[in-house]
Amino acid sequence: MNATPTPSAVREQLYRDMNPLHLTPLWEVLHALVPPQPASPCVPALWQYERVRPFLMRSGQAITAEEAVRRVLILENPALRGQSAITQSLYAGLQLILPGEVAPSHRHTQSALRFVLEGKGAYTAVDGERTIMQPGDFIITPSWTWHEHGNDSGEAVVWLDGLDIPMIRFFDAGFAQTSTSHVQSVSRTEGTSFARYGHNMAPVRHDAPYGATSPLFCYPYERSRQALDRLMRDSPLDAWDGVKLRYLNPLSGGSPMPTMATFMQKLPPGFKGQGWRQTDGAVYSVVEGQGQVHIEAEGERWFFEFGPRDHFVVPSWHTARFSSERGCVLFSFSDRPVHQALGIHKEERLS
Ligand code: GTQ
Repeated sequence: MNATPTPSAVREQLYRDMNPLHLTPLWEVLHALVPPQPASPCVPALWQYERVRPFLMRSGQAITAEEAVRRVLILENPALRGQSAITQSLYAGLQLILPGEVAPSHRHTQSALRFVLEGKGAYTAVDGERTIMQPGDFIITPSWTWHEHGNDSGEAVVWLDGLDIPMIRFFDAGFAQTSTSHVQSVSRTEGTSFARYGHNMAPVRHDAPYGATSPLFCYPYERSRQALDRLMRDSPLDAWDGVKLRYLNPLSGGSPMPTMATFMQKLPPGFKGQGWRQTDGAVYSVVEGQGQVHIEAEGERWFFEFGPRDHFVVPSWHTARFSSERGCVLFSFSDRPVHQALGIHKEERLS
């Protein structure tokens, strides 16, 4: 006589029998699919510039910018190796362009930001307008605009690339084209977009030329730095962020790109910040000064000491707090506009 099969044997048999039909039981995965709070697979990580730079320079000897198309070392989240991602939705890399080189013209649906780390005199050309890059400048390449990078100066130039590559991959919405000409012809003089949109004014008959993306290609460091210095002198300090400003699309008041928000903040000497966490994982680029970040999540802790041109990532829903003995300036970017568009952005500030 056959014994009645146990419930678990009944289930195992069910799973095996329906597997060829590509069916799988929700109840085995429900808690992981709909977790009580964000459980990012990403981990916090720090890339010290002095340790990364020699490899960047070696890559300058290993391949030309032209052959590489973009000579970039990707900052891969240690928990997402092989995915070209620093968070689940964002890509970051350090791009090197040597004197005389050109990274040829192409366009893609992915949006890009550049944050200049080292060297000056390289340019990025977007849609017929060149922008000379200086350290600390924040530069954008709107989705589907032709862009190339060149370096007519005598020094190596390095910048941080931030792109929404993993997000666009998730949506299977990536298109790209290579231009037939390496370098696009210049159709506007340098500074045109800044004159049109960079002074709290806009042409009377403007039509947002890049849709939801800012028409300003370059947000110069000098301006951002002046604003932070001034606010640091005579405005109340935020206990979590010091003085922190977000970059704007001047036509909409929203983020410069629909998928990525960018920020610059200053922490004064002696700053000991309070902890916070938010659903948008963020990538930081240290502009000036020194500081520390303490990060924790689910009982695990990380502690990074950072200096100029170091990069670090604070994943979603990890609690972070900053401190700085000597003061510092930090640039950062995240996928916050997408969280906000979906109505799922959440932030907690601990006191
Ligand atoms: O400069 O166009 O780091 O297309 C990755 C993909 C830079 C760029 C990257 C890109 C670019």
